[in-house]
Amino acid sequence: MENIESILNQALHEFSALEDPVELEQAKARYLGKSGSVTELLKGLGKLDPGDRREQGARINRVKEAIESALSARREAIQEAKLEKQLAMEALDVTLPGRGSGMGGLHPVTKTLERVQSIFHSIGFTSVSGPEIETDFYNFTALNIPEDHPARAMHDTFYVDADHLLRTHTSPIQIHYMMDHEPPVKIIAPGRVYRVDSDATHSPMFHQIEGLWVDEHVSFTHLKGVVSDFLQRFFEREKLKVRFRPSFFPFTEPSAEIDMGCVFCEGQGCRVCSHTGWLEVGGCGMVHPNVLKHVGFDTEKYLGFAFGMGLDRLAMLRYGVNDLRLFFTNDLRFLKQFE
Ligand code: 2U9
Repeated sequence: MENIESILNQALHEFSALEDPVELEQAKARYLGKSGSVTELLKGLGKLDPGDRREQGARINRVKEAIESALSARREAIQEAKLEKQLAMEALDVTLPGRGSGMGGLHPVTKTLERVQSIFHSIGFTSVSGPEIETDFYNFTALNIPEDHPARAMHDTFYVDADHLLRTHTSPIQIHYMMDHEPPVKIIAPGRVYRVDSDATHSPMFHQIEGLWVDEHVSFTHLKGVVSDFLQRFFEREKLKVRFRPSFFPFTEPSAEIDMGCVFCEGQGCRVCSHTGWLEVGGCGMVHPNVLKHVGFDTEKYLGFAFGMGLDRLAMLRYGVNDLRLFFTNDLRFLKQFE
């Protein structure tokens, strides 16, 4: 019984050194558990003289209460220390400067479109746009593409339903425009077009720009001049060679493919131009009279020329990009180079 106060001192000393809640509960058991030292003392009370029993019992209970309150104070302290540590670890310095959101940039195809438009606007062409979902009439019939023409086959065209399709070229924009306006017509029609096709040089969605000039005395010579001047200015080469190779399109007659001297090897022959010295950049021709008739223009009075180029192809040639898919996968490592 004499050591009861020293048990309390020992317990207080022991508890204050513990940091771990499990170890604290184990220490508690050594004092207050089934065979803990305080419990043993309480069990021994029965052996004492009835005179001493009351006083000793009160002493032991005071010690027991002191141990219990020391335990709960320590539990709280350990819990609080744990919380403090966690808060310190998760601390945020809200006074640090931000990382910044970074500036976006224009897509290379958008930059190319802006460059192409500014050249054509400078020589009097106006930009026109139109719907990407079209009817058979605007995409094919009005452009003199007959019912059985291979371009109409499911193979090339994305059909939305029996009467609607995703435009396969930007030409329907110009059909709409001519139906709403009288000549002279001097427009460029840029936009997205869709075809069932996908590899390094073909994407199911790509961008075209077409030009159309309809007036009383428009000739193939004007067409050659406008296209050659455009290419020389776009590629910033005064002496750029341009040639017109006979071809066929249902909507133009006569028709030609447009080739320009290879800008990578200056016509010497390289991998990009398949060692020909020439790069194909588009097609053109005099608007077929049937197309002018479909929009109600007087074919005795008016003539027109039209041309078409792939905007993505122009962007690839200007920036030296060899895979069309890079333009459409939104990889920031690629796009950041054009900021
Ligand atoms: C109207 C009448 C005629 C536009 C033309 C081409 C030839 C042509 C291709 C170039 C590369 C498409 O993107 S591409 O694959 N285009 O070869 N386009 S003549 O002729 C028209 C347009 C509108 C009313």
